[in-house]
Amino acid sequence: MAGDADKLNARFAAGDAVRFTERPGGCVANLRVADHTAVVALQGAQVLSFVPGGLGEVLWLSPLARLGAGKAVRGGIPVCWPWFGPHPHEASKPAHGFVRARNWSVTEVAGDGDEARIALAFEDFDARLEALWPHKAALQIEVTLGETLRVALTTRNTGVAPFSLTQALHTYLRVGDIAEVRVEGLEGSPYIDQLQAGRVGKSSRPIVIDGEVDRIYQDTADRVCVHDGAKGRVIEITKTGSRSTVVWNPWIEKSVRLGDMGEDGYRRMVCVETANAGRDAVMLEPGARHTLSLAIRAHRG
Ligand code: TA6
Repeated sequence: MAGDADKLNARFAAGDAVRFTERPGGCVANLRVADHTAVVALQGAQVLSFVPGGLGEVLWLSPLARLGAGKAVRGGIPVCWPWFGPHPHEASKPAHGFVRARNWSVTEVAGDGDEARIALAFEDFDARLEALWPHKAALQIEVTLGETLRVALTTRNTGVAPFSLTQALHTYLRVGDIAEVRVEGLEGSPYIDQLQAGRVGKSSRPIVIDGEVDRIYQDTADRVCVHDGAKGRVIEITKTGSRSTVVWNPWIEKSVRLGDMGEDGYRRMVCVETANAGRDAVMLEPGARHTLSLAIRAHRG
């Protein structure tokens, strides 16, 4: 709401490391350390931008993206929780869960010469959500900016019954031209092909994208490298607490159906998502916690 930024700046005075500003539709945290910057929206605790010094914007954000409670923002790093993709039993429930379309609360801000950090909690578990998801949990996101961007999503089961969780940090990477992209690190991992009714595939070669791709790689290693040939850089994603990696590009027809990818947006992005999906669901016992985390860094190459 209007004035949130002023109140947050007064409450969490972290100098230039973290400054809150208003954007149309919502409040964002601007993180800065040395010549690295990042932007985190309070809506969905969603990272919208990560610019490591001298390497350009690493995340893709639709030119049509607008903040506004109730609607997911296309791009950055959406938080998909407590389910990934369509709801497993009820198609009427929102795809990728419900926390990405709601505001989170800032709980901590910190900054020193090397890193800037913000922590947010999702506390909006009200009666309406009970109907969507009949469990109790505490949810926290920590975003840490340095030369590397780190994002950690921690779920704690605060109820009295276990629950199963699928989730993702649904990272949209920005690339110069999809035709010059190669994704390495998933060779040999089996994948569920979402475009072939869940048929399982496998490849011994790096991924190149020349059409719609929507694959859930399972039992994946913890490091993927995206070669962004057009920009002469490599974007490396490492992860913890995640057994699935999703690779997605909507290509032309799906981009038209989605309606918010912008002009030839599909050529400028590829999603490499840090996830637990399909058979990699996490069962969380009462009192237990689970952290899903990623680290993104870019270098010339
Ligand atoms: O992660 C890939 C995917 O599940 C695709 O199937 C596509 O639906 C994409 O997520 C985007 O989903 P959204 O609900 O954000 O439009």
